[in-house]
Amino acid sequence: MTVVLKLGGSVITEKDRPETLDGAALDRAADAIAEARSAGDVTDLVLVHGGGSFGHHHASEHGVSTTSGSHDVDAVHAIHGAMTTLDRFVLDRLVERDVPAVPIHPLSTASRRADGTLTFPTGQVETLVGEGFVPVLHGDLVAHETEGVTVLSGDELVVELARALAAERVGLCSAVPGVLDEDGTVVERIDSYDAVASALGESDATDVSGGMAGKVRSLLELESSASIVGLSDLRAFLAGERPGTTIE
Ligand code: IP8
Repeated sequence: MTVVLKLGGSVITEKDRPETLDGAALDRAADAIAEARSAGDVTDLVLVHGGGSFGHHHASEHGVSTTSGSHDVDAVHAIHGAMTTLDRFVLDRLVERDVPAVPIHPLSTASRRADGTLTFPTGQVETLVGEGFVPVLHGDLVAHETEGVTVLSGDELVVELARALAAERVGLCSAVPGVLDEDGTVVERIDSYDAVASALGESDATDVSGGMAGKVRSLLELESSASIVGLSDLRAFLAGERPGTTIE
């Protein structure tokens, strides 16, 4: 069974302080992943992580978003470089725990057409999984026709990977314990956007990076069942339970 799991940037970094890791949170996430693998709860696992105070800080300094790009080579190195720095932390914490984590940097393989269509080859991910590795991808920049480079969010990667690998389960580990209703209570199950639209608030179609509304919209389009969970429920999610919010 293939599981695609994203560790949110707001979970593993301190979002308000530039390039600051939340080492304790990353350790907890890495522990949950390592335990689930050694218990045999997950065999085929693909990980994605977000940008948090690494990618987003530099992207906003350089005015780069998912739709507004840059041709400035310094911007490319600052944003992509910050993401590879964060990725190194993630890989190290996993490998320390005997998780065979292997990096895949989306900037090297992805491209976006002028109309926004994303092309992301996944053959290398599938082969690595088949060979027993845990591929680790991350939100990154993407070569974008007419824009130079734009931000490719980890959420978009999760959707692409879940489809291409026909993942049975998708998890987003977030800074909140699930999708919250107006009273702050976790919504257990979402099967239509309209049912939760008022709780999620307005969000436009470009809300693919960070917003809960954008996440729910794109997860509803997947064949696989998806869960939005907090860090304390990550181990339970990996054990096959359905904590947090299930979207299907
Ligand atoms: O945190 C964004 O990834 P996300 C990556 O998954 C960059 O939206 C480069 C800001």
